[in-house]
Amino acid sequence: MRHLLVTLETVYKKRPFTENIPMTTKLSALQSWVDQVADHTQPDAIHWCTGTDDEYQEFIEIMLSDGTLTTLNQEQYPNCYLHRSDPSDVARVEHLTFVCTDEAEDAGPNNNWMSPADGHAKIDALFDGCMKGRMMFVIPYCMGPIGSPYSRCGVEITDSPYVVANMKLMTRMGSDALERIENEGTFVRGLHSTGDLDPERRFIMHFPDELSIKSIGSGYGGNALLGKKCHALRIASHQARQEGWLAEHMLIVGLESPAGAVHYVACAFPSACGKTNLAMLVPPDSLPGWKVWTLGDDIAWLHPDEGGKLRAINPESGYFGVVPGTNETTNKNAYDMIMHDTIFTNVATTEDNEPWWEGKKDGTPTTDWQGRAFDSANGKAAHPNSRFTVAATNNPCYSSLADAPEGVPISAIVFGGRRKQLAPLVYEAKSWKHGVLVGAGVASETTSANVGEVGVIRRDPMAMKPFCGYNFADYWSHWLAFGERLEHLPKIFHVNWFRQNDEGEFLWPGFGENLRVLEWIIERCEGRAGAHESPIGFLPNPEDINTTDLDISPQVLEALTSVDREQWRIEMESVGEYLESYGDRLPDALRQQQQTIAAELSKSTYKS
Ligand code: SAT
Ligand code: MN
Repeated sequence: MRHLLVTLETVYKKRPFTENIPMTTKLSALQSWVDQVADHTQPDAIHWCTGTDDEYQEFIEIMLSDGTLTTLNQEQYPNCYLHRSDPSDVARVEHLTFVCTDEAEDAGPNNNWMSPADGHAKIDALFDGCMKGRMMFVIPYCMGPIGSPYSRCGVEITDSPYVVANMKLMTRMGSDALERIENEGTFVRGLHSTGDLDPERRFIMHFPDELSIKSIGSGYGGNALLGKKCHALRIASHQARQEGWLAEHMLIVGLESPAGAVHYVACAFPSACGKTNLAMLVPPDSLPGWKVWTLGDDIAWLHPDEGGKLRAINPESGYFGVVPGTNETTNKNAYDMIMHDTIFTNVATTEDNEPWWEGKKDGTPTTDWQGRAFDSANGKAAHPNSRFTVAATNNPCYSSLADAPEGVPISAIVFGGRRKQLAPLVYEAKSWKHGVLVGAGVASETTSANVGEVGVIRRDPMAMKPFCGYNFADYWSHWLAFGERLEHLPKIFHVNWFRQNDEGEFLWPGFGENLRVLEWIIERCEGRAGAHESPIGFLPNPEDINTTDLDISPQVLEALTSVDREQWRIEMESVGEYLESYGDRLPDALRQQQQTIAAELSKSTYKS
């Protein structure tokens, strides 16, 4: 361990490099790739990460000494640190993210495409000598429990200590992962450098056929923590299609009823739609006896098991969550979880050097996310996409099954979006095929997790628009075929917590009260709850939702559980047009689902 500190200090203080770390692996494919990358990028030294807590602490020390991190109030926030990113590097960059396949059609209209040769040429030129004066870190990691047959491994090479520390919190990384990689022989290769952080020289490229990723010019989570969106979604979705499983942008949560029955559900919402809040939901006092267990807050890998049931693992082991809005009312579990052992990125601070963000109920910001004296004329104190990184073990409701190699059985799949209008609080698809259409039709108002305009509606099928590593039309075919292979199909639902009235007020209280909707969902899975049929699916009757001790008027509940036929007719037409933009590859079964529903909505007999 001394070695690392000595080496890092040497490099960081730009003294001549004196000592090296032993760096060998018995896997020659890995060793030769590391050698070749070192040749190309010219680091001053190489460190192979072992993943120990001591090593993590060393990285923290280094970042404190070079200013990458600052210490937060250690009395109130022990082991919490603040990172301020470059102000131009605060979100994912979809316009700079590419999928490089031989044929453009295989990447599909849902991805930016480059040929592998062009992609490599363009990005390799930027990697040329980019680690001179820096140190290179080799991070072997395992997405999923080390002993699970469903897990897949990768190695990320990076020049960013911030990435290493975040990968330690987010993944199972280090010696155990390396051992598995050496035994298996295959791994996803991820090469990352922060480069010069110039947005003009920033790219995130995926080469699914080579199982490799190259990312340069950004240190932001989704662009730089390559195990997350790049590997566990874009590359894994491609692997999953070949191997017969699903890699999805879904949280996994266990819901334990007062009677002690636990159902696991997997939910897909676009970024920053409250996935972390739902995954860590705190049951309200008005619903006594319920318990909620978090398996994951962002990504689910779903496999059919031998008995024909769907099982899920969370490939991650930590959370990279949106900070603003987190407080004791919205998400007490998260609020407590980030009071220790957390890396904050781009939050504001108070006079007492506590982290501060919009929606935090106590404290006053004195310094904004860019380190300037806070002045509301400059905008928000914390960046709207400011983040916390914590290990999942910090979560007070972390499920003991999150490490189970066999994963958990999934009772329901839930899609959702942020829609002011149109989408009811909840509805149930009539079949798996219909559920695939419901997923394909997901749309949401955009948020600050991606660079670009905020608040416009865009289609985000299965919440995978930025993350599906191949043509969506082929992805929907894969979903349809996957359903054929499952003997026990989970039910598929759609929820919308974000309906508003004409005054812009939310109709549904959200947060912990969302458990009432989940209660209906699991009772539907058990065949117990009532519903009425509509062209878009089964909706609860107002009395089917448990509203005990909930302050909600019958009119509002009625509005939340009904279908505006005219609006839906227009929506289904727009879904049809969207699907047709995928051309010949669009599966017929999906087109038929859309046509059947569109035809039903046009009939005059249906009354909402
Ligand atoms: O892309 S990140 O994983 O950094 C954040 C998100 O959009 O979910
Ligand atoms: Mn996400």
